Amino acid sequence: MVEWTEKERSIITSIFSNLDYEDIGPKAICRLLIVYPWTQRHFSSYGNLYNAEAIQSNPNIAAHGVKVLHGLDRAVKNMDKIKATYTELSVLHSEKLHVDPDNFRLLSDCLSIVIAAKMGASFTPETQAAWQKFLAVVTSALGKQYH
Ligand code: HEG
Repeated sequence: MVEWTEKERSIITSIFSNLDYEDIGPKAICRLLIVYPWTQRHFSSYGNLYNAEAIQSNPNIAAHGVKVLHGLDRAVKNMDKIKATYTELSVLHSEKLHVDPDNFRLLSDCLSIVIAAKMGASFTPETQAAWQKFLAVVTSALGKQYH
């Protein structure tokens, strides 16, 4: 059972309340597909992923980035039961989509980079610590079906 301090809760909630899903979601998923090209195999039905420009202007990819953030905000709203909240998503990613759980960490890193770039100096070490903890809990919950 994960314990959250009030400070951690307020940092996570505040990041999400200031998050522009339509901007951050697409940027994070595009980074994943460009920096770690093997992750593209899951999106073969999404149309043109030929190069970075194609990925960044692909509306299906952009929409998926927004969808992932909506998935994450369910964890923010249920911070004390993230594992239970993600039971179905974990089954989907493992048994149906066969996403290697290591890819959750790669996407988390891309998301952190995009958010840090957006927040600039306000992405303090304390903010980073709370944010990384949140993503680690999410990643572990999503990977639950694998172990
Ligand atoms: Mg996943 C579907 C969330 C990582 C590939 N992902 C989804 C859906 C959500 C979601 C909410 C929609 C589920 C539904 O339709 O019921 N994904 C999500 C989160 C994270 C994550 C929160 C990690 C933070 N996903 C992830 C990674 C990959 C991946 C790393 C592949 C590298 N997701 C993936 C695919 C689908 C989803 C291929 C199905 C998309 C489709 O049906 O078009």
